[in-house]
Amino acid sequence: MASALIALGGNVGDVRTTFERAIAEICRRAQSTLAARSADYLTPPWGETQQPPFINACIAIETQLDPHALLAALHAVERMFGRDRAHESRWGPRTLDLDLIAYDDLAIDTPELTLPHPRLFERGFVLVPLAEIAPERLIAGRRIKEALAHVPCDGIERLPPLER
Ligand code: A4P
Ligand code: MG
Repeated sequence: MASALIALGGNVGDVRTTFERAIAEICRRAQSTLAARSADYLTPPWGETQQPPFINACIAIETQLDPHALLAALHAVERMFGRDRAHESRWGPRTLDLDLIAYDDLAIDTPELTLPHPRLFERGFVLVPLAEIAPERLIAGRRIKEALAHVPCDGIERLPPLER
């Protein structure tokens, strides 16, 4: 079994419900168990700022899949929840974005898959939820809670649990 960290994001539709369903689907497809799930966070748009705010969260899973098969499973789950890469712009609005942040301590650098995720340390919307579930974990030699201290987190708001 390997330990993988996955970041979830979205700003189109009922994103928090999408997250709940997507997490269950990830666990099913990736033959994995959910080890940890952060709260959902409301975050100002990063990169392309003229778009609605995002919801972001992170999960940790224990998975049987190798990293490429796991990424393929994440892409399948994105499609299932309405993601259409053919009709969207880079950093633009989307129903569900699933980024593989880290897979054990593996380093990979190919166009299809780069590990750890190359923009991880620039992004408060990834590091805030990640620091909630894995503050002490080292990624590329950096402790998550220390990386968080070096990134702007203005406007990031932790959301209360969804009423059921
Ligand atoms: N790829 C390579 N490595 C990875 C990896 N470790 N995890 C490849 C996931 N994918 C990886 O991905 C483009 C290609 O990268 C994939 O085909 C995959 O094979 P993508 O998700 O379509 O790329 P993207 O989303 O356009 O760009 P990028 O840089 O991944 O950005 P984001 O974060 O996914 O951009 N603001 C806030 N507040 N919150 C957000 O969640 N998200 C975005 C979207 C912009 N602004 C945001 C947020
Ligand atoms: Mg992405």
